[in-house]
Amino acid sequence: MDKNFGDGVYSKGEAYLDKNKNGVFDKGEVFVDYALDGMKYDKGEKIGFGLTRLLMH
Ligand SMILES: [Ca+2]
Ligand SMILES: [Ca+2]
Repeated sequence: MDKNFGDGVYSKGEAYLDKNKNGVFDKGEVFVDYALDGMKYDKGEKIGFGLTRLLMH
């Protein structure tokens, strides 16, 4: 298992393409498998969100 390519399965928080538009990830839908050693992405994502909202005000 290569740490640079995530765990090979969809994990909560990973970006995905909601093909059938049901709001959740389904098997077969395309997703971005974040690297396992990049667990900080959660933090960064929230910070990014905050910054985006801040900029919109
Ligand atoms: Ca994953
Ligand atoms: Ca879906």
